[in-house]
Amino acid sequence: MSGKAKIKAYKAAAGGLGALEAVERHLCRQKVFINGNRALLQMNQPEGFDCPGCGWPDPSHTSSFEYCENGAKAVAWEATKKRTIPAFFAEHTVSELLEWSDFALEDQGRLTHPMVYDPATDRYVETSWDEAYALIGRELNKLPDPNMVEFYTSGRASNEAAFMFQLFARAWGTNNFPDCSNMCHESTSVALPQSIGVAKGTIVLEDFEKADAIFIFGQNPGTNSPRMLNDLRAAAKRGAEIIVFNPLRERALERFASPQHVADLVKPVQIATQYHQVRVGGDLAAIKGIMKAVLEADAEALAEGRPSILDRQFIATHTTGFEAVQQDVERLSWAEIVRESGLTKEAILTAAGSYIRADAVIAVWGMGITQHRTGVANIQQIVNLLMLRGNLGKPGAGCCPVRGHSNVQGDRTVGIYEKPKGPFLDGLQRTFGFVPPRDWGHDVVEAIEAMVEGHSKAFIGLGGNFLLAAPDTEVTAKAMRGLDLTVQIATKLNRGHLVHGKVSLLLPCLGRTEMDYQASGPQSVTVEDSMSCVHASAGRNFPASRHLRSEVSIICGMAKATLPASLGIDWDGFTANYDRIRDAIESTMPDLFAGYNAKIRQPGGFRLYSPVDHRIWKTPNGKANFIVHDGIVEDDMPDNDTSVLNLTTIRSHDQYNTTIYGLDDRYRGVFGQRMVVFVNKADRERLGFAEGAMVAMRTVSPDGQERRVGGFRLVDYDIPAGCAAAYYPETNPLVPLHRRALQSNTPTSKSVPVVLEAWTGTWNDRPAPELALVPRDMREIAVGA
Ligand SMILES: Nc1nc2c(c(=O)[nH]1)N[C@H]1C(S)=C(S)[C@@H](COP(=O)(O)OP(=O)(O)OC[C@H]3O[C@@H](n4cnc5c(=O)[nH]c(N)nc54)[C@H](O)[C@@H]3O)O[C@H]1N2
Ligand SMILES: Nc1nc2c(c(=O)[nH]1)N[C@H]1C(S)=C(S)[C@@H](COP(=O)(O)OP(=O)(O)OC[C@H]3O[C@@H](n4cnc5c(=O)[nH]c(N)nc54)[C@H](O)[C@@H]3O)O[C@H]1N2
Ligand SMILES: [Mo]
Repeated sequence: MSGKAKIKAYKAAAGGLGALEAVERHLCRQKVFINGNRALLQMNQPEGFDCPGCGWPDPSHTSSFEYCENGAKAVAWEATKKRTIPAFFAEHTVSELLEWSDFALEDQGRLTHPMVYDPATDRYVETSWDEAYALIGRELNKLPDPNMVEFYTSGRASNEAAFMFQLFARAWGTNNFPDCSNMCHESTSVALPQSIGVAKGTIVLEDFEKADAIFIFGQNPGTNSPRMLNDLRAAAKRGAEIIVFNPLRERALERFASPQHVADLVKPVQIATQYHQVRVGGDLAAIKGIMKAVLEADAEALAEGRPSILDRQFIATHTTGFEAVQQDVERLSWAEIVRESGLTKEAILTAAGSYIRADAVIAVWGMGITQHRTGVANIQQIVNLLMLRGNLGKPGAGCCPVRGHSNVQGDRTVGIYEKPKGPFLDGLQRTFGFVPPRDWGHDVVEAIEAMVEGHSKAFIGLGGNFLLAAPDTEVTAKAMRGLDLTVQIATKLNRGHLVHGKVSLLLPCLGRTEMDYQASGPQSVTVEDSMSCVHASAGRNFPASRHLRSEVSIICGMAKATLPASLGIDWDGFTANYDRIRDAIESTMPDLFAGYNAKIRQPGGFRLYSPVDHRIWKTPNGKANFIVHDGIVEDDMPDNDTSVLNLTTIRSHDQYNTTIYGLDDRYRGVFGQRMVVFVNKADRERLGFAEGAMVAMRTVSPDGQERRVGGFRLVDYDIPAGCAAAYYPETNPLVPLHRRALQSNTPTSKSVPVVLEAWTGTWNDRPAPELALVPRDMREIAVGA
C-alpha cells in the first residue's frame, strides 16, 4: 500500500503525468499489467465493455479511445490476478476476517467458488451451485410473507441482470427494492418529476459544446467522473463560464492538464472561472441568492424601460408557480442568504451576472446537493433558477445530475424501484401473465428498519456492500445479523459478506470485463449512462474462475429453485440468450425500448426518449413547475451551538465507494491515510485543539443514541467555518438512520451535525471490535503517524 502518512499540499493541476503514473501503479499492484492494459484498450470501445467506473457518457463508444485514471483503477481491481479461493476461507474464520481491513478483504482478489457459511466452524465452505440454489429456495419458501425479503441492487448490474432480478422479486411477490440509488440520486429522482416530468438529466454530451455557462454544485469530477474533465476542458477553452459551488477547492475544478494534450502539461487549463466555497448545506441559500439577484436585475431593467432579462415567454407558456417562487425569494433578506450560504453578496451577484449573460446554462450536480435534508428542495431550486431564463429543452442548456454507478440509471429504468408505476406493472403482467404486487416496497432505510424490527428476514444482494454503504453502521450490522438468510452475489469479498444471517451464501459472479458464454453463444449486456444513452457491453477477459456464473444466470438459478414452475417463466431460456431478456424488456416497456435488440447492435446504441427535449412536460398538470421551498436552512440542525460542526462525508481519490484502492487522496494533499477530518483552522483553535490533534466525532442527535467514531487526525484545511469533511465509509456510523432527505429518504451523508472530542484511546477500546469498521492497518497508520 501507500507509504508514510503525510499531508502535503498538491501543487500541480489535476490529471497530467500524475494520473498516468497512478494508472500504471494500480495495474502493477493488481498484477494485471498486460491483461489490464489489454482490457483498458477495450474499455468504452464499440466492441468492448462499458467502463465499470462511473456513469459519465463516452463519445468513444463510436470512435476514439478514451480512458481515465479512476476507470483504469476500477478495471485493474476487477481484472486482478489475485484469487480468494476456498482454501483461503478454510484458513480464516469469519470472526478473524472481520478484523481485516476493507482494503485487505477485497485485495484477496476475485471470488472463485460458491460458498456457504458453516456455523460449526465459523467459516465459509465450498458448495455447488445447485445446492446453493436449492438452499435459497428452501429458506425463502419457509417465510410466511413475500414482503419479508429485501432485494438489494448496487448500480453496476446490467439492464439484463436488473430486469431479471426485479422479475424474480415481483414473481415472488414483493416490491422491496432497496438500491444504492436510494442513498445517492434519489433526491434527483423525486425532485425532477415534480418539476419537469422526467426523473433524469435532460442534456446530451453535445450540449457541453454549446453552453455559455456551466454551474457545478457539489460534484467532484476529478475523482468521481474524470472523463467529464475532457468536456469541461473543452468548454473552458472555448470561453464558457464554469461556476463552481463547493465547500472544498477541488483541484480538478480549478485546473486540469489532460494527459492526451502535451501542451497542457506545460500550461494546464483553468476550469472554474468562479469558485464559490459555499458552506456545507448552504446551497439552497446560495441558489435563492442568485435568483434574488436575477429578479432584482430584472426589476431594474423593467423600471428603466429595458426588456426583461427573464425568458417571460417560456415562463408564460410552459410553467406554473413563478409568482410564488418570486415572492419566496423576495421575502428573504440578503443578510440571511449571506449567513446561511457563507458567501458574500458580491460573490452571489457575480454568479448571477454570469447567469444573466449566458444564453444557455447547464446545471450540474452530485452528492453535495442530494444527500441533505433539503436534497429535493436543493434540486427543485436549481430547476427554478434554470427556468427563469428558459434553460430547458434548448441547445446547451438543462439539468445534468451526474449519476454514480455506471448503470444505476438503467437499473431504475428497467424496474429496480420500490414504488413502481402502474404502466410498468401492467407491462410485466402483459408479458409474463402473473399479477405483480402493487403495494410499495422498502427503500434502503425502510429495509433496515424492517430488519431491525424483525419484519424482514432475508436479504439478497445483487452486488454492492450494503453494510458499509448504509447509514448508522452499527444499527445496520445488527439488522443484518438478525436475518434468517443473506445471499450476496459479488465479485470480491467485502465486510458486508461477513456480517450475515443464519444461513449465508456468497455467490461469485462474472465481472463486466469478462466474457459471458451461454448456451446460445457469447452474450453482451446493456447499460444506460447519465445522459440516457443505452449501449451494449461485452467483456473480453477470460473469467477469473471457471466456476463463475453471470449475474443473469445466478438470478435465474435462484428464481427457478424458488418459484413454482406453474408460473411458466422460462428462466433457463433467458439465461441461454440475453436477446430474449431484451425482448421481454421491450414488451414490458414498448414506448422506451421498441426495437431494443436491433438498436443496440448499431454503433453507439441509442438514446431513450426524453420529452424535455421537445419542451413536453410529463407532469400531472402538463407544465414545468416552479416549486417553492420555504426557508433556506435544514429544519433540524442544532441552532446556535458553536461547538457543533456540519460534517460532510466524501470520497477520496483512491476509493470506489466502499472499495478502498489505496490510502492517498492526491489532489487534496492527503497521503498514506484516510483517518483525517478537514477543519477550518479558526474553528480548531476556537475549540481548543492543537494542529494534528487526534479526535473522536460524536453525532448530535435528539434520539439520544451514542454515535461516535474516533482516531481521526485534525487537518487544517481551506473549508468554510462551521464545516468539516471526512471520508466515507469510515464515518457512516455517525450518519443517523432516522435523518433523511425530506421526500426522497436519502440519508443525509453530506450534513451530519457533530462535535469533536479529544481522543486518547486505542482502537482496541471499542466496545464491539467487529464493528470497528476502520481497518486495522489504517488505524495503525493513523494513530502511529
Ligand atoms: N473514482 C470514483 N468514482 C466514483 C465513485 C467513487 O467512489 N470513486 N463513486 C460513484 C458514485 S456511486 C457516485 S454517486 C459519484 C459521486 O460523486 P460526487 O457527487 O462527486 O460525490 P462525493 O465525492 O461524495 O462529493 C461530492 C462533492 O460535493 C462536495 N460537497 C460536500 N458537501 C457539500 C455541500 O453541502 N454543498 C456543495 N455544493 N458541495 C458539497 C464535496 O466537497 C465534493 O467535492 O461518483 C461515482 N464515481
Ligand atoms: N456516508 C456516506 N455514505 C454513502 C455515500 C456517501 O457519500 N457518504 N454515498 C452513497 C452512494 S452515492 C452509493 S451509490 C452507495 C454505494 O453502495 P454500494 O453500491 O452498495 O457499494 P459499492 O462500494 O459500490 O459496492 C462494492 C462491492 O460491489 C461488489 N461488486 C463489484 N463489482 C461487481 C459486479 O460486477 N457484480 C456484482 N454482483 N458485484 C460487484 C464487490 O463485491 C464490491 O465489494 O453508498 C452510499 N453511502
Ligand atoms: Mo452513488
